[in-house]
Amino acid sequence: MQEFTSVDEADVTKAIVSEYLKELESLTDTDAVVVGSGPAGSVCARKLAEKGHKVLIVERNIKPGGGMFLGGMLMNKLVVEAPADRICREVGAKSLKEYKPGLFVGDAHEIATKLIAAAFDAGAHMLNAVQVEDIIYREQGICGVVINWHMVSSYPDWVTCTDPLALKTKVVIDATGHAAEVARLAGKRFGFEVKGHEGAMWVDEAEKATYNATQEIYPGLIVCGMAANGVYMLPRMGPIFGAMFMSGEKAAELAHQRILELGSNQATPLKPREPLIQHR
Ligand code: 48H
Repeated sequence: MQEFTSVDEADVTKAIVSEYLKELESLTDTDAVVVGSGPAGSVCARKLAEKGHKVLIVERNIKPGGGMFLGGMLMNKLVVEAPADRICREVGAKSLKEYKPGLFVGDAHEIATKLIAAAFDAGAHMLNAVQVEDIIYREQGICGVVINWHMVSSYPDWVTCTDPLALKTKVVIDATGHAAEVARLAGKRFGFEVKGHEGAMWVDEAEKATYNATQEIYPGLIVCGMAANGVYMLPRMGPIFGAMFMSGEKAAELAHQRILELGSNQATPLKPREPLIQHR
């Protein structure tokens, strides 16, 4: 048997603590914070990081991936339609095969793990087991998030004053899925209501509409994936991921434009209580 390196327990602790805190400190100011690491968020984070931006994914779950691993009724096959199969191929998905012309199916674990790994390969960072519980805004728009450990939200009432931490950023992408959590938080702050939750299932309509609804709903806040769907109460699509991937890609392009605008001081000033544009 090969000899293991002898390791001191304190060194294991020091390695974790010092590297985590160093990374966290470097993430107090980023170009973009992507909230949620499901199909939309992981594609968005990769595309933004590939453009050279400093990207942080905040994910409340312990593992990234959101609904990507689940297929339909927990049967772990991932279905995607053209043109979004390109996004699976970009990350080297080998299991993807054409089931019918333009409709593809592959192994959910293979595709999900490759999409997530590609985001890290491109340079994205992630804080897991952490949730966004508020936003920060100034006259130029939303410019940060307030975070806390996810487990803090399940503390009993008698545990008081578990204060959060704040991270500054240039643009926030809500990729929190059905609940559209960041859009809701913004709604509370700016006086609009995000009803959330989607309409009845209609795959074709839902896919197109979700892609079209992917937009900057407030200066500095872009919604994508099911969050975009939920904000506008669009029909749902069930277990197909084409619009999630394409929406993540579109959100990255919009976020890139926002970052460039801020760099050139051309950003739209925040208009308090501006209503949400109704999609339909
Ligand atoms: C940090 C948070 C917070 C928070 C949530 O649900 P997701 O997979 O979202 P999408 O939009 O990328 O994909 C949706 C897809 O999985 C799906 O559900 C579809 C296509 N449904 C169609 C239908 O008809 O039902 O991922 C969202 C992620 C999750 O990992 C959450 O844990 C995380 O966001 N999250 N992270 N802070 N406040 N809220």
